[in-house]
Amino acid sequence: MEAAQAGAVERKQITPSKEKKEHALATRSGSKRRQEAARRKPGNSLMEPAETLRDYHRLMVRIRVFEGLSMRAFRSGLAGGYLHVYNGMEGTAVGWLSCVREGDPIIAAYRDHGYALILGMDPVDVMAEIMGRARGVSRGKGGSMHLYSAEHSFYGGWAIVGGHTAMGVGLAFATKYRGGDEVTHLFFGDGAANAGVLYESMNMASLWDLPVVFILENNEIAMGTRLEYHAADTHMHNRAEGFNIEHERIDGMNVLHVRKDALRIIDHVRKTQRPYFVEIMSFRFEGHGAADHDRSLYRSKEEEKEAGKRDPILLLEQYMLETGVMIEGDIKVVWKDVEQEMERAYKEAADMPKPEPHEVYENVYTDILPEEGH
Ligand SMILES: Cc1ncc(C[n+]2csc(CCOP(=O)(O)OP(=O)(O)O)c2C)c(N)n1
Ligand SMILES: [Mg+2]
Repeated sequence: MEAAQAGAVERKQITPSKEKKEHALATRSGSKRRQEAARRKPGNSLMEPAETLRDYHRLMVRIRVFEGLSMRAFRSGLAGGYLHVYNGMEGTAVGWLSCVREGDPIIAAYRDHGYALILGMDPVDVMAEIMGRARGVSRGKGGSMHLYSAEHSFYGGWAIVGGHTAMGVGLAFATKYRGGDEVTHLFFGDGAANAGVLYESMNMASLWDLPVVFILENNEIAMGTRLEYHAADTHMHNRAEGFNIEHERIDGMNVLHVRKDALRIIDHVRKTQRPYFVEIMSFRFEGHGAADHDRSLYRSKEEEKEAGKRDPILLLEQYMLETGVMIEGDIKVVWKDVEQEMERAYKEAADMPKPEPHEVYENVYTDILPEEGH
């Protein structure tokens, strides 16, 4: 696919040589020498400490495992409404959010479980929300698509495609109005990038010099419509040109690349107090939502297999093996640990009570009394 090729930003794939793999297996986990070697590796242009690489890995694994369980919740009838998983896109959120500063507002669309976990929201509370439990992050009234935590500067979780882009610009306006230096991180998809509201939002952001990064997560598909069928110019970041907003396309499958680009872009926005538009290329491994059972309607098995080679978790694992940051056994332990952690969260959430019926009228912006009807 032409768009996919365009999306594969010219960067070297990380494929460890046999020799390096053997070296990785021969070294012990946690040694100072090994960590230093990892820092000096040319691919690790950020010189990330080994501990940090392990943290990114665990975070991505936590999302992947959590998503498997959220699908289970939906399919076994424990989660109502609808549900969309983030598999394949973990490199984007982990790489980007590792660079945000505490207090920076973050807002996203409905494929939102990953951001919540990265920002430190308790997986039990997130799963409880997905299952409509009273202890859920939105008190069980939002569900999968409406996670929210002002405490973590996470302003949702929104289901109307494109609609929240205006709210993201509103968050950046609030920062400017109050005289702060926070940067708003506004995530949306390639489908949302066709909504008119985004263009009104970009115009205002540029006109008023608002510190917001428009983060287009281009997974090259909107439900079942492929990028080349819905975008006149598949390099969607070019659209920011008309609003006098700086823009670029980056690779979203390698968490370290995302982080490197994010650090540079966020720093630039904080300094210039001007908006920026970044298009991050990724791939959605699963269907659109939990009820999408036939991906063959819009893409082939071969295409999925190819994309699997760029799996952000796999790429980081290969890199860590190559540099000796982890050995195979360490990786297995992480997956096992995380699986146990998330299974516990799932069970805990499933055992929780649902909200009381009268709570349905709380936090609703209307003065209509339900008992009087309308
Ligand atoms: C205004 C509006 N129109 C249509 C829909 C139905 N809808 C839900 S998701 C979606 C596709 C969005 O795709 P994209 O922005 O690429 O996000 P992704 O699912 O890839 O994360 C559509 C059309 C909606 N929720 N809101
Ligand atoms: Mg999309």
